Amino acid sequence: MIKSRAAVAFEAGKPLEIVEVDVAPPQRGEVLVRIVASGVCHTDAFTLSGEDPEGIFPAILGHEGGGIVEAVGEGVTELAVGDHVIPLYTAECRVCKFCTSGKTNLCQSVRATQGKGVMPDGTSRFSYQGKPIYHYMGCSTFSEYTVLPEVSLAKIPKDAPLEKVCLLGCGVTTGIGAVLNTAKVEEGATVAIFGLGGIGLAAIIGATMAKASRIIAIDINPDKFAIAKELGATEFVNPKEHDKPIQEVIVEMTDGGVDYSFECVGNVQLMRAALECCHKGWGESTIIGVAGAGQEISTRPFQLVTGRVWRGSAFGGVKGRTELPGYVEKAQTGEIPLDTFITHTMGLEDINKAFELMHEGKSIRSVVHF
Ligand code: NAD
Ligand code: DAO
Ligand code: ZN
Repeated sequence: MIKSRAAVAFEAGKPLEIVEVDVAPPQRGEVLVRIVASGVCHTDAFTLSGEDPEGIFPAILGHEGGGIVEAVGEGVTELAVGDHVIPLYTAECRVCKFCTSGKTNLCQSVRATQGKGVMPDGTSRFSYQGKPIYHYMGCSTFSEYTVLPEVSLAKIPKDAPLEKVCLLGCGVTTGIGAVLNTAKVEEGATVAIFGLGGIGLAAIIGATMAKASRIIAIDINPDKFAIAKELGATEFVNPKEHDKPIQEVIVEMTDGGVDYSFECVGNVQLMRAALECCHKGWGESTIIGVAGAGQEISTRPFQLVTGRVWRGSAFGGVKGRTELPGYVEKAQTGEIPLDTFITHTMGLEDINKAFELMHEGKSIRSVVHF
């Protein structure tokens, strides 16, 4: 057992508490990681709020981290002490039916136990005062030390700054990947992006990389437009400034609708608008946002009959162990400008401030340093 400072979510709807937890050694196929930094994502807030149907408490949240391998369990073959890694909430085992399908990044090798907040052997490596604390999304990066299966870690070059490339563990990769891997936006296409948080802004970078001809950025918080512009958005729409449904506004702006749209908020009405602002015959809408428990999407089926396509994307369709090193390289060359996303940094003791800033719409990403 080692001691680790961690921000623990003891109960839904309550601030995280900084305590010293016990971390058990990595078991077969597992790796102990010292977390150097972790981003705070909207999904952490969603789970903390109690809205997440998979949310289990007490737990150590956090899934956007960067760290260094501290110890490896038996049977670990591709990682060694000192390697730099990014935890993956979407594992990549390379042997399951999903990994070998060539059709999805949704590896299922550790999915069942990960969803229950435990390691593949059905137990937790974290405890506090002798009682188990659950893992979160298989990552639990709000702890100085965490344990993950080897298949849930992407090895990255040692010269990449962990306090920045941690953002590639979720938000930035998700937005870029949704555009490049899921929608496969092509040069010259028109794109509408709903929601300009970390995910939507990253989708703008993806659309810029794809050489989209028009990138329409939509948000009810106009403070987000300046960064969107910096990243390549060409037009800006605030739904609050229009009387008619936002899909009608976009359709009028684009002679019938956009080629691709992305919902980056988690609002089911906006998901409908994002689909319906797509061009008849070929427009495709990708849902990235995660809606609250029990919510449902709807549209008239005729929207699909007349050629629009509705799809969804998890972690941008990215296979983490294989593809993340390429994303890290693009961050190193500046093609993925991570600094633009980091609006706040803080020590673990101030992590609740990161949640406040997010709720107030004042941050893109806060990065917690350990
Ligand atoms: P965020 O809270 O930082 O950003 C959301 C943005 O949406 C804000 O700028 C807000 O002003 C804007 N917004 C809110 N309501 C709006 C409306 N009605 N119209 C237009 N804009 C509106 O969140 P984030 O970290 O960027 O995450 C966005 C969503 O993506 C969340 O639901 C999160 O859970 C989800 N997510 C999905 C994946 C995935 O793999 N699919 C990965 C990470 C996050
Ligand atoms: O394989 O069944 C599965 C689920 C994989 C997890 C996908 C999660 C994507 C959305 C959650 C937001 C992540 C921050
Ligand atoms: Zn797999």
